Amino acid sequence: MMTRYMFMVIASLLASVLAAAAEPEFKVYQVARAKEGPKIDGILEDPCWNNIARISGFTQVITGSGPAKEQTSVAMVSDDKALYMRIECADADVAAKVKEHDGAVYTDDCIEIFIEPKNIHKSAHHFVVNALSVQYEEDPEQGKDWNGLWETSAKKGENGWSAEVMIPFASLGTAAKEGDIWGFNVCRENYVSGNERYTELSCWSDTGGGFNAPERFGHIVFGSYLACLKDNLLPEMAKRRQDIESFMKEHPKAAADCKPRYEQVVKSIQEISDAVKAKDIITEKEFSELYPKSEATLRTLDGLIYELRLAALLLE
Ligand SMILES: [Ca+2]
Ligand SMILES: [Ca+2]
Repeated sequence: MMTRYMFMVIASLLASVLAAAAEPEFKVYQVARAKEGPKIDGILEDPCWNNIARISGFTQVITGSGPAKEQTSVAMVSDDKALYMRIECADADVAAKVKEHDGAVYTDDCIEIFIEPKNIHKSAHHFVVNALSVQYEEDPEQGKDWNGLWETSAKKGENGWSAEVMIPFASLGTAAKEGDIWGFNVCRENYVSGNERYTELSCWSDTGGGFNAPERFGHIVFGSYLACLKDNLLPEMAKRRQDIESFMKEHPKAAADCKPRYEQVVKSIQEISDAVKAKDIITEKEFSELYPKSEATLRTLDGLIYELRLAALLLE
């Protein structure tokens, strides 16, 4: 007979398996700085694209699972003004017909780009370009009535289609600086011919369903991973620590309950800080471990300050 203990063990194993399946793999891409951005002409040979890492390995969603049959490759660089993308879509049957700006370009062979500068996994600017270079763009407030300026040039080639894209920081309302981390995803709608024509939906960071899923986006980092942790996340944690500590000092009654958990968080901040300070370079693999930890720590700090304020209201 299954004991209560066995049941608990199985239940917790099951929960951890389900949790692992639900979380997408952490995806991050380092945007290199270009001396000079590319000319947006659809010819992918500007010097800025030399030796730049490419995102690939798109995963199918909704229409299937596992790697997309026709793959996509994306490289990015930035300068003071904009984020630039170089996109190549392997495609045996390029199908696009929508010619109207803000029309249903997402029903054509197209690329969908999601950018969330605040990186709070809530809502994103959304840019779509089809294989005819027709654009659709929307923002969280105005939907498709938002017409932020961006440039695209798409071209049909022998093995598919390609595009160059420039998204000016002015259109996003914020410029990226060294060490910034933004929520980001790039997805693709692709009509594939076979016995029967069907659509293949795929994306870089696995959304597990519809594309507009900010909580499952990947990330882009401007500059080095080290700068992102050292100059951005650690100071952010220090700032929140300061807020919490001064609040606890002023409200000792409210602090009593939160203190043990706060001390736990301080320990994990120290661990992150030690790991960062010991390095001259942070690799993608190290960042992929340290960033989710840092983000979780920031969330815990936010939760604690909220709890402290609430407790102060109730107790004092
Ligand atoms: Ca629009
Ligand atoms: Ca196609």
